[in-house]
Amino acid sequence: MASIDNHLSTAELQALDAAHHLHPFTDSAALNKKGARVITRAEGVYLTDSEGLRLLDGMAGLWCVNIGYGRAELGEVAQRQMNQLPYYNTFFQTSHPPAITLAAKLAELAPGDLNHVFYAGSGSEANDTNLRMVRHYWASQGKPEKSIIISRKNAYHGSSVGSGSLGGMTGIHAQGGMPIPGIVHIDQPYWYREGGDLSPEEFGLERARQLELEIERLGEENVAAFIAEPIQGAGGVIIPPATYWPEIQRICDAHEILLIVDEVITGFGRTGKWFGTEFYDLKPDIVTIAKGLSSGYLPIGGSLVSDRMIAGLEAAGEFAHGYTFSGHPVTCAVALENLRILEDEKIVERVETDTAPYLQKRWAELGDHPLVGEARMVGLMGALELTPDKSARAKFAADEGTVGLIGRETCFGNGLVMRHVGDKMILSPPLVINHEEIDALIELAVKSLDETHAAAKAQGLMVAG
Ligand code: PXG
Repeated sequence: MASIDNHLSTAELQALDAAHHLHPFTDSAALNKKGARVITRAEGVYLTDSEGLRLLDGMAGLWCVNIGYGRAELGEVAQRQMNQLPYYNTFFQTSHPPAITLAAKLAELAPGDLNHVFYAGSGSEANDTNLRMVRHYWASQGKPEKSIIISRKNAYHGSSVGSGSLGGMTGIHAQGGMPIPGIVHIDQPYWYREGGDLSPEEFGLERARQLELEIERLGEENVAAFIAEPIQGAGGVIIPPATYWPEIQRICDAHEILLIVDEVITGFGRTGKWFGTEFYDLKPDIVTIAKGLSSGYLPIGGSLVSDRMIAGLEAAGEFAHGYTFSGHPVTCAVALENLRILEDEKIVERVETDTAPYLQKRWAELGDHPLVGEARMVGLMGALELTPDKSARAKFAADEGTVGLIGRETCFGNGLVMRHVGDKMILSPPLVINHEEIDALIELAVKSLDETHAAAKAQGLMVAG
């Protein structure tokens, strides 16, 4: 077998990949006919594939490589920790320095009274923890019937049985007997597509008040929590109108509903604040974290939990829950080093005051493109709504995602990773992207939009439906 550096040819790798490797959220038969793109190395904001092609990574891996690729410090810390203590568990009344130090650091960075962390291996696992923890909390308060969790359609909270049920993705719910009982989904605050004639402000209030109506319908005494992403990521970078979050917070407070804010994407600088919770001035009881916590260098997730909840939970004795890799020493050490880099290099502050304003200005220019109905962005996460008719916020007559897929493939062909969600193009670059790289990104995006537009016209797809 060839080594990692001197790897097999692309064709050989693709053949083995097709024969043995099952990809997430992938039609294997379709992929195997074509062969996967094989990424072999990365540096800064650039990826290199097995053919030596450079790609500007406009997705930060999968919304996670916040500090960019190639930071040797993380590898060095991992090596040191592996040599010293590669693994020990945090069950049975044991602990270790990396898990402890990271917990203290997270308590320092997290807003409000989120002073406790329960570790998981991923965002999905963390949301599974949350599902059980909020119910356990209410049971500890003598209210076991307060167990229903309200979420939103088109939310993404993971793809395990629990987290996939919390999410509101119809594609996930259609497979494997989901969602599980006890979870209901209200409408999302997606003004561009669902706002009709309402102003964004009116629409934001209307969608937030659905939460109150749902609580009244179910009975406040039966509802445990509301879970939501500050900005829906996988759903298509859906930025709620300014009226939405204050009203949600008011409703949760008024009805004694716990607020779980899923910051797997928005955490650790994506919005220009350390947490989206600060961006929207929220007071959550639990915050879900993963992805940017380690910049994706190693898998780790967790639940940040408030003092108030911990007081209740501690009175209830053992929480019968935990993962072999809860607080894994190497991942915790690497996450700590990632947080050190984010802090020491003032990366989050730079996003807020410099690179996000700059990218947002350049991104807004794409709104003038004939194929783009809206160009929106908060911090360094954005979307372009592709449309056959800008004035009418029109949908394409063709199946949803037909033009978006052309867009994604065109971007890839031009050396830019931008992913599509239906007919939206999504951007979430590493937080270390600089002005020159932003200019290069916009140039590639314009070229790709022009080519996508031309292809859509040639295929008769510029028709509203
Ligand atoms: N919550 C949110 C808000 C997420 O974005 C998860 C939870 C689950 O995390 P794990 O670590 O279990 O994957 C996520 C993950 C996409 C895409 O296509 C997004 C995610 C995962 C996979 C694909 O945009 N987000």
